Amino acid sequence: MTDLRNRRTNAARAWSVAGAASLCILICAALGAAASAVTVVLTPATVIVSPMNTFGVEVMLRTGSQPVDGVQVYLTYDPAVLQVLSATPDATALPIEILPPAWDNATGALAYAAGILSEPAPSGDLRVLTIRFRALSPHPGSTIAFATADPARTTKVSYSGAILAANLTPSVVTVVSATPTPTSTPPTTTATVSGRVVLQGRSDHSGALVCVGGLSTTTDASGVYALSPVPGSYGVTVSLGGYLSATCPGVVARAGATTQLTEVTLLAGDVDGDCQIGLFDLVVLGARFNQLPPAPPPHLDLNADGALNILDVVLLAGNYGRFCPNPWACP
Ligand SMILES: [Ca+2]
Ligand SMILES: [Ca+2]
Repeated sequence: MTDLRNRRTNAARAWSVAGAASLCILICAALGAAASAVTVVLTPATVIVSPMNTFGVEVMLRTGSQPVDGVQVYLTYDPAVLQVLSATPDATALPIEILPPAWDNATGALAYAAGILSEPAPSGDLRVLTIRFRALSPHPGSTIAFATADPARTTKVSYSGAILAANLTPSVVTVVSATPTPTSTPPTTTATVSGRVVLQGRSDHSGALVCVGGLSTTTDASGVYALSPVPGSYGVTVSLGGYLSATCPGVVARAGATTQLTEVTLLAGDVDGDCQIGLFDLVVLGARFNQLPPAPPPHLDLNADGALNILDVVLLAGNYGRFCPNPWACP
């Protein structure tokens, strides 16, 4: 309490000094003619902050080419929402403190005045004061405003005895509730479809093409595949040159789940790719019978042993008359 009283007394004393100082500036200024408009701006214009966090607001003069030699700043703020921690003058442009920074967190008021006695007087964008605030309690929009209650204690800018027309731009502070961020699990956007393909007559089952919902992959050596389409209902197709292709319609891929399809064995012998195993396949294979490595194309070398021989013919003959779709006991 003693500290608070001292602060209030100091603030009141400072404001009194400020009043006298500003009176000097302003009476003198009243004798002069108004010059170009300048802007006194609090920047940033908007602040979003959480309770108990601190932030800085600068008091800036934007004068363009208009020189200035004095400024007095009187601000108000809601002391239930904000508290001033410090106010630091920038003496670069206006080095003489006419009124050192003074504030009162009980009433929510701050004052400061500064000037320069020598020429050239500064112009342009001039920082006057940096104020450090602490946010106290949530508020949708609390304004750090230029005081208007007492005409002797309003914000003014002067040059050579004249008060300059000044636009005053306040700052609005939104103090947001410090609500914890909910730890929500993002919705699953993919599903998984997996299974195994056996290539008849082979021990290496790699290379079969599997297509699901616009995605595709090939099987590994053990014939296993997995794809992750967006959830939905799809037809799954499996194919490889030299084999009948298989289709599993109506496969439901559920978000975050794996749909395991039954194993499918592709039948060998459709070497001309017309979706049936017949005489033409036998003719094509026969035309290159006994061809040795590395010449046999993969779709003719049905058992993938590097040669076209009786073993491939036997495979084909065993499936003679079969056609697409390749049998697949699946949903
Ligand atoms: Ca064929
Ligand atoms: Ca072969």
